[in-house]
Amino acid sequence: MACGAPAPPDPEASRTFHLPLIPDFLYEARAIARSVVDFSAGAHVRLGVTGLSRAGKTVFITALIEQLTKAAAPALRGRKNALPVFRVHAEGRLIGAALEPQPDDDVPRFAYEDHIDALAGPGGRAEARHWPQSTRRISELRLRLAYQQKGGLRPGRHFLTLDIVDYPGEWLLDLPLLTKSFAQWSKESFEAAATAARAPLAAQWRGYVAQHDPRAKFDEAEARQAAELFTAYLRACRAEEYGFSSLPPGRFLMPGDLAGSPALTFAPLAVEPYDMFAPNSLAAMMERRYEAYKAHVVKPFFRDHFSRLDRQIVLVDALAALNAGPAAMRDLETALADVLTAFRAGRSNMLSALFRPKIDRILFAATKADHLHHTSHDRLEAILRHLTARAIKRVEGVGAEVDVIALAAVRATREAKVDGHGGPALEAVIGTPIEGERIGGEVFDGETEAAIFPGELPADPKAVFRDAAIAAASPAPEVDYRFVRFRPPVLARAADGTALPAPHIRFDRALQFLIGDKLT
Ligand SMILES: Nc1nc2c(ncn2[C@@H]2O[C@H](COP(=O)(O)OP(=O)(O)OP(=O)(O)O)[C@@H](O)[C@H]2O)c(=O)[nH]1
Ligand SMILES: [Mg+2]
Repeated sequence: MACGAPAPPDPEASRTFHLPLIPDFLYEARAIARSVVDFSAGAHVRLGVTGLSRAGKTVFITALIEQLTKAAAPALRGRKNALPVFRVHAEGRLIGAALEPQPDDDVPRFAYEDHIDALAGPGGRAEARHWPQSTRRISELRLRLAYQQKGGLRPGRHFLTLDIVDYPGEWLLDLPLLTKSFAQWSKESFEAAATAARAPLAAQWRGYVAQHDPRAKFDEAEARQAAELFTAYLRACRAEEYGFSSLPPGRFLMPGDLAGSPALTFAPLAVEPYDMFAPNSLAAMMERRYEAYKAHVVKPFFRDHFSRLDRQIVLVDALAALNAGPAAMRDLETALADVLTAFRAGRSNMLSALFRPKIDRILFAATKADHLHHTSHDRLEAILRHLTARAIKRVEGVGAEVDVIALAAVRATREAKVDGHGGPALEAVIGTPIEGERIGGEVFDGETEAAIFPGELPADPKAVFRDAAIAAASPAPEVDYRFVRFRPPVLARAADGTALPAPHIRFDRALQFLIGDKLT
């Protein structure tokens, strides 16, 4: 869409957008300076931890810090079997790991102490243990690992500085907007909202838009209402029973510090590319805010944070999507493919002037594998491999190594065989379901342990993408599973009272892939 004339300066807009815009040449200079500092500090890895909301980012990072800082603690020595695949630890070469002040003063610190306090139980009261609060914005933490080199080639201590950056995966979905005009984005948003699954959820927003002429004079209250209805539609899509994930703009669902800001007060309109609008029209103002969102919110994130990452783990709550059904699985697949566009973009197209990702390892991890019996862990991994196949294709050729894993950063269950009532014994998981969780008519009280048969994942990963109607026509293998959320486990303690890191599933494999090669 092109406007009839340049929009006049808007005093409100200039008051609103305080975020700094750094010219590209300055950015280059700053990036070089950072690299020099990093180089002089010894080996350094900047690890991005991302995933859509509730994927398990906070729990993963908390467990990572807990595992590494306690791995070499004197009271816990001899626990070499705790992380058997993480070689530096299994070979007894990890000397220690300690938190250090983070490098960026303008990024919030990852609240590790609060999160571990929640998991262990505030004040050491195990009965009050709970999962950490949901987090809404970027945060980081620095960890310094001391280790011995393999084979004693260079005796003495060596160091690896590990910066861990937690950021919402929703923000990566914004990247495609940088190359889209307001009219293009509007058109795509309307097309998505017209699909059978989404149309009922979008009805109110579309009804409102239909009554408002894009050429009409701009009115702030109307703009706000359109943005609110559009956001409500995006939220409805994300509600658990639908589980849809692929919904830019990411900040509408995950606003971080921008909640309530006019930077987010825009919505798609029924406009066509090359339409002309008066500067004070609704369409011109919406377009202007859309462009401001790109320039002041999306670009700085990619330039100042994303481009500095060396390694990336993308956490995926595949079980929640499985629970929500095939439409949610397909939507998650699209979201992951969109997310991965960001890893390729800076290397191959016009966005390369803005940022150049240097990520050389990407790990996709299906979280919360402890909800399943171990006989299904490989199947969960196979489903994630299938789910990410399209995404992984997108990063082929960019020089990044990609792997897929099913893990539990914190294992809240143990396994047992339960009576099959005449049939073969059932492979169950035992844990304490969160208060209010239910299976059939049974409602759990949050205190009592229960043995739950979660069902087996299908051997053929494609089965979980099939619609019920199609599945009925050509019966697929049994696709029947049932997950409840469990409370975190009660942490065991060493002889001196130190809480041990929580048990995990395949967490050591993830560590080995993400940083093991830097610790040889
Ligand atoms: N059983 C089990 N549950 C987990 C695990 N990791 C996460 N969860 C569950 O998933 C929820 C979300 O985990 P978080 O780590 O807070 O997820 P997040 O990605 O940081 O979520 P936001 O901050 O809301 O984006 C937790 O409250 C737990 O209920 C795990 O390893 N095992
Ligand atoms: Mg979080």
